[in-house]
Amino acid sequence: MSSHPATVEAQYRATEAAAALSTKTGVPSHDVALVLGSGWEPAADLLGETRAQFAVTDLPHFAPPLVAGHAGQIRSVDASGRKVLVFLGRTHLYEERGVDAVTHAVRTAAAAGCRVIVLTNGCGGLDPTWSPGTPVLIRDHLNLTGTSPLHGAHFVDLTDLYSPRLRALCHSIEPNLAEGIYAQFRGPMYETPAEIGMVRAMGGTLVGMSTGLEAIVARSLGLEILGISLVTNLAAGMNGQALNHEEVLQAGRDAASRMGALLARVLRLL
Ligand code: 8IG
Repeated sequence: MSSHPATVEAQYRATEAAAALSTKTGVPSHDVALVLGSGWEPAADLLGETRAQFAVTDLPHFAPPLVAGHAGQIRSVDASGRKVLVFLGRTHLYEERGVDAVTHAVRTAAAAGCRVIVLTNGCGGLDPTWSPGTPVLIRDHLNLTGTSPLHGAHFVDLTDLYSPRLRALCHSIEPNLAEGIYAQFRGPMYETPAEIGMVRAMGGTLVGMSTGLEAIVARSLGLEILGISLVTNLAAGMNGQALNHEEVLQAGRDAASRMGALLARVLRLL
C-alpha cells in the first residue's frame, strides 16, 4: 500500500532534520530518543556526557516552543557509548501547528536511527495515592484528542503500544513503579471535574496533553516505546484546589534527581 502524500512529506521533512542533526552533532546515527516533558528537563543532566546541544529551531521544520518550562532544546548525550537523542520540550496539539508538528520529533528520531523512544510527560493523576512527584509507567492510552497523527488509510496495530519488555525492564529497576492508563486531551485547559469522572469511568488513571499521538507515530515507524508520566498534580476536582502551572513545574523540579536516576538506569539496560 502506498503512503498518503502527507506521510511522504512528513517523512521527507524528518529525513532533512535527521541529516542536519548528524551534521550538527557529528554523530552519524543515534540509538535511543528521549522526549522530556513538563518537569522532566532537569533530569537530562544525569543521563551521561552531553556531546552537543542546540535549539530545536536549528534543525529544519521544528517549531519554537510556546510554553514557559518547555525548553525547546535538542541534546546529544553519550550514555556509556549509547547515543541518546534528547528532546527538551515538545510541540503540543494545543499550539495549533497541526499533528505533523506534534510528531516531527518522533519522525526525526526514527530517521536518525533510533529504534527505541522514551516518551515522558507531566500529568494529572486520578489515583489519590499518587502524590505530586510520583512516576507512573504508561501501560496504555485513551486518545481523547479527537484526531489522528496518521494520514490516509494507514491501519496501524496498537496492541502492546507501550512495550511490555521495556515496562518489565523498568520494574526490574523499581519493582514498585505504578502503571497507569494515560488519557490524552487536546488542552490547553485542564479538565473539568466531570471530565475527570468520564476518564475514570473509561478506565483512565492519568490525564495530560501529549504522548499518545507521538506513541502512535512511533509505532507506525516500528519504534519500541516506553512511556513514563510524572504525576505533578491530582486530577481536577479531586482535592478541592485549582490547578496551577507553576506548581506543576515545581513538582517536576523536586522529582528531577529521582527521574534522572531512573532514566539513566533504564538507558543502560535497553
Ligand atoms: I503537568 O491535570 C499536567 N498536565 N490534561 N490535566 C491535563 N494535563 C496536565 C495535567 C492535568 N497536569
